[in-house]
Amino acid sequence: MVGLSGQMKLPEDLQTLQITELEELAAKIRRYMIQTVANNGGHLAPNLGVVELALALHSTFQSPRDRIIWDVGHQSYPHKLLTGRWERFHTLRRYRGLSGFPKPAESVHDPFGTGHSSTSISAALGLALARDHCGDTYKVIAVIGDGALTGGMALEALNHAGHLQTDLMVVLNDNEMSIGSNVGAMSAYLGRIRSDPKYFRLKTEFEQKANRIPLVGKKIVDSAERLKGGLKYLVVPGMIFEELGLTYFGPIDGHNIAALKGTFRQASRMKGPVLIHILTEKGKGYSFAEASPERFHGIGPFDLENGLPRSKKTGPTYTEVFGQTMVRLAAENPKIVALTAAMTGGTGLSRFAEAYPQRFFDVGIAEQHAVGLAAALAAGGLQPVVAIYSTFLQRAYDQIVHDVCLQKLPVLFAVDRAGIVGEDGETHQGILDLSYLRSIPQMTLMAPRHEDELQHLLYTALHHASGPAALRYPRDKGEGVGLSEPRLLPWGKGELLREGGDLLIAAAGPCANAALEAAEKLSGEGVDAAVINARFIKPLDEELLLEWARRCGRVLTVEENSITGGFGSAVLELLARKNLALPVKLLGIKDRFVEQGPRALMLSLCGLDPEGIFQAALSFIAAKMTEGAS
Ligand SMILES: Cc1ncc(C[n+]2csc(CCOP(=O)(O)OP(=O)(O)O)c2C)c(N)n1
Repeated sequence: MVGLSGQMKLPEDLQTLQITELEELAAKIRRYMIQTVANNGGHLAPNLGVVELALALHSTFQSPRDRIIWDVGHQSYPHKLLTGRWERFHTLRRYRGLSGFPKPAESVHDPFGTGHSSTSISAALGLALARDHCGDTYKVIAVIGDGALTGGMALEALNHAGHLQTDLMVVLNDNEMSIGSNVGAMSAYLGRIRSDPKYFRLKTEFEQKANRIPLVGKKIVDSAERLKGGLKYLVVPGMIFEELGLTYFGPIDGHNIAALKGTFRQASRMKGPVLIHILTEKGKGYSFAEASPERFHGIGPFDLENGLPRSKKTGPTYTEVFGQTMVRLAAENPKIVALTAAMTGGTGLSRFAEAYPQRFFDVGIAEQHAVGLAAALAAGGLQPVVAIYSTFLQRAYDQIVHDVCLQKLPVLFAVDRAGIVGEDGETHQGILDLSYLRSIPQMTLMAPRHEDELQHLLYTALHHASGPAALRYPRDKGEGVGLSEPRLLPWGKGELLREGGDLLIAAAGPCANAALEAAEKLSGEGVDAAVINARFIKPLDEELLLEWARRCGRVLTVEENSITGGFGSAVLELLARKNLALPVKLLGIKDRFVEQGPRALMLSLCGLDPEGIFQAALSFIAAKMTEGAS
């Protein structure tokens, strides 16, 4: 562990440090972060880019009295190190360790939880309004990246902040990147400011020169300021923000602590909302991250010496198989187009983007727009596949309902990271999609139990294409079953994996494999369990489920989703509709958020591994026998 010098008390003592001392601390923070992420995995490149920013903020403002909100929060490591979490930092992202994101439950210096993108300005505005209402005077600062600024919520909040004119500081951390390259007109606009500092010089020079003209100089500056559509547009950087009602400062070198502190002091004397545009380098200070900021955006444990991943590759992930199959199917079907919301690599679509650039749309961090756009692409006769992580698709719920399902448009949702995601924790767990999608009329819901079935279901869904459908799969390597030619599977039909007469275990997705393992173990205890792989969560294969439910007389359902409203609920609804009064037990995520930790560990803690299913089945049967006896 990299030690903290002497008895330094953070963040308070930062106020007393000279710039050179702050710079020394910056180097120390970088070393500690690189070491820790090499061991634990995490978001390295974004954090390396904001070390000076965090130091400048904490040595200028007084957290926790002043409130700093980090958008997404994946770049909050230096902030954590500066706010009392230095000693525990080596536990980052571990089970029961420090979160990789800001969390009010973890520290008073995290005034608002983040994890999903583009929320910080709304949160900062809300805190600022609450402050005003309570007659307080603390500062509220939102730090938002140029990627997160592509999200609609951030733009909505800017619009509102400009309207309200309450005191608020937005620091725009512009590193020219989202996870990969950034998209959109806003990004191009920031690029123009960045690459053409003469805009800024022109404005300053003009003001200085005009102000020197006796008597009329100030008037000239004032009237030039009022000249909308005229000179001001040409010479003022950040005009867009000024027009929205925010005072713009910048662009400023985000690695120059003195310049940052000077600007923060100046900006905090202003009335109303201000936006400070800073330029940083993603990955700064670690050569491998500087060279490949996208790979080091979020990374598993790696070797410090060469920056290479520590884990050896073992077969394709579900995501990779999805990506490969998309490339393959698109070759045969020219109507297939693919969409992502700033997650080209994460969703496995990089090869598709290269192979079919005209049929690929990265919309930026804009899930709502992605779904609305996909709906219209479908209305125009195409077959859009929208690949979005389960947790981020929550953003687009109304678009799924209103734009896609109500119009019964053939949009296919590739719901990646469905289920437990591991170290990213609560904000990223994909444990609600079965519940939120199942309740929407017209929607078909599928979950493959292995990577080969994923190919078949993708092929089947695109072939069927008579309305909205979703295919959910986990963040995991495949089951190692090998890949066959994609083929049609019967629509709405499940698969009987094992016959049995004592208990039906019906499972959705890869849980079916764990269920099968549990069933083998149960046979050693004299329990003969049938196992069904549901494949379709909606519509359910009623015939198959009812037949085996009747034969077995009791049903255990298993899913990597919230029990509330998920697959088990669907089975219960079916049994109720058919007046079949059988004992049913639902295994899944209880009504709670699931904390961070390795995926395998969290699955076992949730009772969703083979042992958990085995134990649940045994106690279910024992309880049934006791009830029956009494
Ligand atoms: C709603 C939502 N969609 C997608 C993501 C995944 N994501 C995390 S960070 C990130 C890029 C953020 O880029 P930027 O704000 O520029 O920050 P940087 O990493 O470049 O510092 C994305 C797309 C997310 N956290 N939330």
